[in-house]
Amino acid sequence: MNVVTPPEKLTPKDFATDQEVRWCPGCGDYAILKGVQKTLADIGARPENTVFVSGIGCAARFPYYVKTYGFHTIHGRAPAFATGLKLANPGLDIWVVSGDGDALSIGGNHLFHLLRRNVDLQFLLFNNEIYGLTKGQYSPTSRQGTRSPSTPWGSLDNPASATVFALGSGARFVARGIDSNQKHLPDVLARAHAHKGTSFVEIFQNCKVYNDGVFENFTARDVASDRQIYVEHGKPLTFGKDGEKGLRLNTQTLSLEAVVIGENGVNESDILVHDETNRMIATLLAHMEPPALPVALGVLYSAPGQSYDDEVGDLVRSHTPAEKPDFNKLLRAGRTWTVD
Ligand SMILES: Cc1ncc(C[n+]2csc(CCOP(=O)(O)OP(=O)(O)O)c2C)c(N)n1
Ligand code: SF4
Repeated sequence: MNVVTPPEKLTPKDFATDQEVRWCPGCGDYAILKGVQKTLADIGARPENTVFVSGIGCAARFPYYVKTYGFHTIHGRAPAFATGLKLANPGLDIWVVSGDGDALSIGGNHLFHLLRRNVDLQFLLFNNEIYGLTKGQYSPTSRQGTRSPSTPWGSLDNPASATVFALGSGARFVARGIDSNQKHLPDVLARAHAHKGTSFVEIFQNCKVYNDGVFENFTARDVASDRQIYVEHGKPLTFGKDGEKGLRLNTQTLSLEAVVIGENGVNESDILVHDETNRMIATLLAHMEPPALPVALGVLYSAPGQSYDDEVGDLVRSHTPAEKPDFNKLLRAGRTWTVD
């Protein structure tokens, strides 16, 4: 009789490597690494079946520090590597790690196609609103007026919202977390992992050296409860120290407004209930910015659909080897010219 030994339960420490971590002291990347290692243990990930893929940047050093397989690839191209990996070996559990420059500047086009295709993997975008590795140039998410080596007089560009971009690109799972919120981040990451298709997670990450405190306007202890809202499917969208504030949908302007329950005739039934399957609600939530509205955190959108890797598999299986297209024939099809 064959005795099947269940795999041993791994702890977050089992996902740590012996590599010297090269991030600056105090960098938010450490907290995210801790949150990811905890998540891997929580979800029962198997190192031999898990791959971390990254592009270039400080965030992109991530694969060295997780004891799984890993690829440190080229700038902005992690989505292409990860897509190829998933198609070649659909059984792999793939996590992509990228910075805001890597994902939205040089890699914006690749991220767009990854999201619209819905390849089954987790995409973590560490947003520190700056290029960390190359010493602090402004990035697509930097706020207007950001002073950096490449914008000494302040940047003019309108910043892009990573989360709005993901929704607009057709992502079917969109969530947000904060590096320092260790209670919340592993839950969001576990939800991302459980989702079939591309799970996009934006993580606000403090760059201690080149953009320190940029998220303080909503993460500082004295303002956090009024400027953050943790959304939960099926629950009213309330926030504030005692949950006394809420979001109401203004049906005339199709916009969200922050209200206080019990004031100006507002009662609990006026508060919008979160429906994570509703892309419109997710888009309204993703657009919110302090001080007028709180920053939305948690799972903003989750509406599973068929993943690209499954579709590719089905397509290949539905054709016989004899039907295999002939690439040589394609190259020689139609009009051809001979160049002397
Ligand atoms: C083709 C190419 N162009 C430019 C660079 C230089 N470069 C390296 S990392 C980087 C941006 C990093 O910023 P981000 O993706 O936000 O990550 P962070 O370092 O902040 O984690 C740039 C422009 C490069 N390595 N390769
Ligand atoms: S430069 Fe910024 S993002 Fe890069 S390791 Fe240092 S603190 Fe972290």
